[in-house]
Amino acid sequence: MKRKSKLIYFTCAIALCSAVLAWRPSQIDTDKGLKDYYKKYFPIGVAVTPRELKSEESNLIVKEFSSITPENAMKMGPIHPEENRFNWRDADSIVAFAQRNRLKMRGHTLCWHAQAPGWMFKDSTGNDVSKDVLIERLRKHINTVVSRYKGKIYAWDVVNEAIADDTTFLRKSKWNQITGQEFIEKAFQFAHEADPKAVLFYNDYNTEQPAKREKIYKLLKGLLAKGIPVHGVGLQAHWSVTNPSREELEKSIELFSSLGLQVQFTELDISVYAGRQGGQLINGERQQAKAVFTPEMEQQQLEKYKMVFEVFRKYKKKITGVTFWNISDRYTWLDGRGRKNYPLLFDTNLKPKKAYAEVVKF
Ligand code: 9MR
Repeated sequence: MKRKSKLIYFTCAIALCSAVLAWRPSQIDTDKGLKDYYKKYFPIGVAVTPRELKSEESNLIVKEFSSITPENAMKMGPIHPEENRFNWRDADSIVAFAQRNRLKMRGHTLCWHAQAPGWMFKDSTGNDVSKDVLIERLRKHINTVVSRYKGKIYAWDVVNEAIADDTTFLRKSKWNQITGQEFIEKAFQFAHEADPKAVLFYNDYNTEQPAKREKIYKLLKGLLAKGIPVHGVGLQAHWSVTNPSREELEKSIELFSSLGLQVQFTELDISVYAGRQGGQLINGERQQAKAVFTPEMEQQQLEKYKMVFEVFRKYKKKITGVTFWNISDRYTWLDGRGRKNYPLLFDTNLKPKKAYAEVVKF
């Protein structure tokens, strides 16, 4: 290489390196939110609590997101604590917030083994109810909740996490024990009857793990073959810095969309601890051991966020929504797993992290 061209080469290389190193969240276009960057792709949502909608988080929600999901307020236990009593306060306040701020709203969730009220499965003597009684209770529950929010909730997670993590097919839940697979089919039918326009999802976690992915695929294929009104699959996306790989993620999107179903990522977060985190609390403990967000964690996490959003954009024709599970590292359900976690795009001061810059840089 001649001296002059060498000089040009090195000058360009240095300029490129400094441009990369100089990229900092402070350079993000502060007028734009995630929802604006992704306007031509899919809505960007977030799971919320009623308290957050009344605090400083509310401005961040409106600026950054175009969709919300209630983190707990619409689950069967909280919303239907006794057979003849519904607790609408929290759910109503979230729906009103969505309406006021013109946000799309996903409903979560109509039928789940966790946070299901004990009364649902028992008769007045404390024995398990029959299949017919349980199905009728499920019908009443779904009909009442879906009808109340008809036209205000565009999509529902109808059945949540019905597939087992072990080698069996369906999870051993009270629903399964009393009705077999029927509760799944009926739940979708009841939701569709109550709101024929709502987009109905089956929602689950560890959907990039080959064995579980196959089982979910089999379940959905069977439901569609029977004419059950299921319109989409919710891939929860409780991921970590080491999981999933690009390959497994792409396989899942391709496999599920091959059924003609919409694909949504419904509960995205990226744990800073290695491994497959799954979507459930291990034992419901609520200790918050201190742990710091190290530069290594920051780097690994931003690389994972960069990769998954590259994949989301690549498959924008198949993906109709991406929702984060919680707003910022100030509060995340993962803190309940024994140590502080930092899985989201906003830090504990509600400021965008470096990973945010990677997500909006394209
Ligand atoms: O984030 C929710 C947490 O506040 C609740 O304590 C927990 C109860 O099991 O549920 C969490 O949300 C779950 C969601 O509803 C379904 N997928 C897994 C989520 C994380 O556990």
